[in-house]
Amino acid sequence: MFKFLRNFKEGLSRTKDNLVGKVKEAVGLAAKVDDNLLDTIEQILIEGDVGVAAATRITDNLKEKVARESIRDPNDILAALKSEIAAILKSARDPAHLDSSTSPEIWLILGVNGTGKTTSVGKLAKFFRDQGKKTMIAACDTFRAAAVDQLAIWAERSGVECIRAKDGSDPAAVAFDAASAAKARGFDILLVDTAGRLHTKTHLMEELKKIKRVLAKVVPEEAIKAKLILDGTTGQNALSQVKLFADVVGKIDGLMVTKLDGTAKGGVVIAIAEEMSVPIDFVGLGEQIDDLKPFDADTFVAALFE
Ligand SMILES: Nc1nc2c(ncn2[C@@H]2O[C@H](COP(=O)(O)OP(=O)(O)OP(=O)(O)O)[C@@H](O)[C@H]2O)c(=O)[nH]1
Ligand SMILES: [Mg+2]
Repeated sequence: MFKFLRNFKEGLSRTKDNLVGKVKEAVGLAAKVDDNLLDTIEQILIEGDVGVAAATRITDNLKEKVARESIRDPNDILAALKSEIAAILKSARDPAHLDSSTSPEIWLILGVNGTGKTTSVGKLAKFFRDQGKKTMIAACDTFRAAAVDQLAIWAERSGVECIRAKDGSDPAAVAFDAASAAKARGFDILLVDTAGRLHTKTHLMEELKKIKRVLAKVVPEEAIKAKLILDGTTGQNALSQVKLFADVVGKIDGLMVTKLDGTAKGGVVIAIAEEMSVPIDFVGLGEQIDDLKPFDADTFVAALFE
């Protein structure tokens, strides 16, 4: 457990400096708790990619609390801020839970180009295998040359089976084959890697719909989970992608925010939790195979504040 927190701490260190570090500085300089200090904190949150909605709500709640509990010591603001952020991030569900009644569960991994889909599939494969789940991956990015090989390397590293087709073949056909094999052979989870795509590329978006349709011929629709991979370094830009992809596949069931280790913009996780009704399942905290971690609100907040 301690190691889990350490991973979050290391991965989030730049975000910590950018958010909590700056708030601490402001608190240290403040002679008293007043609107001035709280407005400064709001500004820091907005600049730290927490988003206007969450930043406003947090500071409004802080102002209320200051008045209600007559908070005078600027240092007490930090604890209050921590619990406000924790309240936004709070999620009671287990992001790694698989519904065994609909085995195999199929995770359709989506996202714009370069967000970390293939890497995350590789890491998830290892994660689920470590959990004792029969795990298979399908290389359905037949669009980009070398994408299938990239995934095959991850499959080898994770020690899981990878269903692949030749470059240029139909991704929906690969998805169908993989789903059929996973079902016939009693797998728990099938992770489907897809090509990166922008919402403006209509034919690629149609292709996604087709993959989903084809999968639904093999397993019940509830067993297909659309998981959107967001690049944490893009900050607020990541948010609009949730709606764009939901419009295509009907519903996004979970999010993964990658590359938080390389960025000071990790406040975007708070913005997502505030503004999106989609849960964050995993976060990417580095490039190694064990660096994709189930999202845990308490650990995330502890890493930022402790
Ligand atoms: N530091 C860091 N790098 C990451 C993380 N996740 C992915 N990356 C890197 O991001 C780059 C792109 O990752 P890919 O997995 O190939 O991204 P993709 O979404 O599959 O890309 P396309 O298939 O081209 O759309 C690679 O260099 C990864 O190592 C992370 O959590 N932290
Ligand atoms: Mg890829």
